[in-house]
Amino acid sequence: RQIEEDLRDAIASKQLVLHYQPIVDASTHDLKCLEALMRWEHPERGMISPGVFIPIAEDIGLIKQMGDWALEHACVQAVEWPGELRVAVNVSAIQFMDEGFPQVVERALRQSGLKPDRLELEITESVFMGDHSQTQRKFRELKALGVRLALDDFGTGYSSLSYLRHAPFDKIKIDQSFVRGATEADNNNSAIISSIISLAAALNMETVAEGVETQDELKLVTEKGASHLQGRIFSFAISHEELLKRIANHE
Ligand code: G
Ligand code: G
Ligand code: MN
Ligand code: NA
Repeated sequence: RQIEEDLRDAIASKQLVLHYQPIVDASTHDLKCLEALMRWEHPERGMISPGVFIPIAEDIGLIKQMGDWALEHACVQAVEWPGELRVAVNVSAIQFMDEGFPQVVERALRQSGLKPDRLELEITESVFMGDHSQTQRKFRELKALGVRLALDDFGTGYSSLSYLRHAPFDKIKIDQSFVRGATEADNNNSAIISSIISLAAALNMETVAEGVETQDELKLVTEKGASHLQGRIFSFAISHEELLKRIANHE
C-alpha cells in the first residue's frame, strides 16, 4: 500500500514531528510534564494522527525505528526546557520488548545530556504479555538508569493487579475513557477512578487523570484526589515552537 511505502521514508524525509501536551499539578495547575505525541506531516495528505499510523508502523516492523526516533528527539528537545519540567514519551510494547531497549534509552540520555529523572516512559499493560523475566530485567535496568515509569491507559488492557506488585511504576495514568462521562449519573466510572487513585496512593504512585475536557470532569477528578491532570481543558498538544513561546512568556 502507498501509505506503508510513504511511512518507510517519513523519518528520513523529516516528516515526523513531536507535539507536546501539558500535564499539570492537580492542586496548583502548574505545568509539570509534557507528553510527546507523534504527528506525521504527510506531503500530500496533511497531518496524520498516530492513532492511524502507529498501528501500521507496528504491522510493518517500523515501530522500533520510529519509537527510538521519538525517544531521542524528545530528549534533545526537553534539554532546552526549564529544569523542573519532565518529558513523557510513549513506548510501544513491541519497542519495549526489543532486547536492547534499555540501551536505547541510555543512549538517548547520554547523547542529549538530559537528566534521567526528567524522562518518563509511558508503558501500557500489553508489555506484560511478553516474557516475564525479560520484562523484569528491563524494568530493573531502566530504574537503574534513573528514569521514571508510568503505566499508560490503565484499566483498558488485560489489567491484572498482580503486575503492580512487581513493577516499579512511579505513576499510573487513568485512561480517559473513565474520565469521560464520569460525571454522568448511573455509571461506575467515578467509583473506578476512586479505586485507581487509592490503589496508587497505597503503592506510593502518582496518578494522572487523562482527557479532562469539562469543568464537571475537572471538579470530579480534583475531588477524587488525582495528583496530576491532563486534557483539553488545560491544553491540547502543541508544537515545540509554541511550547517554547509559552515557556518564555511565563518566565
Ligand atoms: O495524539 P493522539 O491522541 O492522536 O494519539 C493517539 C495514540 O497514539 C495515543 O494512544 C498515543 O499514546 C499514541 N502515540 C502518540 N505518539 C506516540 C509515540 O511516539 N509512540 C507510540 N508508541 N505511541 C504514540
Ligand atoms: O494513549 P495515550 O494516553 O498516549 O493517548 C493520549 C491521547 O489522548 C493523545 O492522542 C491526545 O491527543 C488525547 N487527548 C489528550 N487530552 C484529551 C482530551 O481532553 N480529550 C480527548 N478526547 N483526547 C485527549
Ligand atoms: Mn500516553
Ligand atoms: Na493513555
